[in-house]
Amino acid sequence: MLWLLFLTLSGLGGSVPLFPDPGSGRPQGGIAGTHDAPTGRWPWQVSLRRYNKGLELWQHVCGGSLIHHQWVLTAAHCTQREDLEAGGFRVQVGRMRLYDHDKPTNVTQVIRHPEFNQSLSAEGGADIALLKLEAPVTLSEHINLVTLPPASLKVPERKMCWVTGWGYIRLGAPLPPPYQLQEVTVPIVENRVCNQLYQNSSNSFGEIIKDDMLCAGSEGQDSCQGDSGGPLVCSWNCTWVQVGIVSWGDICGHRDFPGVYARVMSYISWIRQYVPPSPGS
Ligand code: 4AZ
Repeated sequence: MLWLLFLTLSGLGGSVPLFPDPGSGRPQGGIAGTHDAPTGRWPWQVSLRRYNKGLELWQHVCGGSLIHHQWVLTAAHCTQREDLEAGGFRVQVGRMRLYDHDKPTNVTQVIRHPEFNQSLSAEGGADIALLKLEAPVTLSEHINLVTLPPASLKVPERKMCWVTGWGYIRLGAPLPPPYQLQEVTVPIVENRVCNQLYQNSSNSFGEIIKDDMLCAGSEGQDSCQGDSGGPLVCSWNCTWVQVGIVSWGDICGHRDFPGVYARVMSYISWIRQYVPPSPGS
């Protein structure tokens, strides 16, 4: 955990930090291949915030997605610090630019998956959490829900899907002001292939890519630090369906290390214990 890594950027009338790293402490780098997202294309994207006392700012730490008027889906490792319960978080919905007319909503409940292992973090799997918002959000052109997949959904290898976030855009390069939401298209990589790639570069013979994970990415097309918790969506019959949650990976944008996501299909029944289906989804 690189909790001490605070990067300071200039802009917004002074020196504004983007985010501390909630990630795994693996080396990061490579080109994430992103570009500015058009307004209103990803209206379920949210920014998860923590209060930074020194900076007197609700600082971006992770992404997330609106799956219900009052519930956000994110990664468990984004909520990992034990001293941080619901009161320690806020969620900004409906914005393309971080810190632009900020009005983050309070979080009243944080539900981490019980199988998430704090010591193994994202790499242990079950990297999924739910955040309950203090009040339901009003849907609009800029705020909408993403569709959850059926548990049985199979995502075909090489299907091109999309990932969005305010994370790093290049080796050692946090997103610069005005912190516009980024999007990148990534091909789905089969678990067996992805596991082989990761095993080739490690001393581990055990399974690295677990069944509840999903891989996506290619050279220069990837999510990165600061995107964690955000959605990986694929389109079926003109509907965007969230199949993954940004979770972990080695060197961002590297050919041999696709990004690793929590597989949403594995957790549909767990999500439904807390979040009722929304009308029309
Ligand atoms: C992170 O540290 C992180 N390339 C997010 C995504 C990926 C790697 C690391 C995938 O938050």
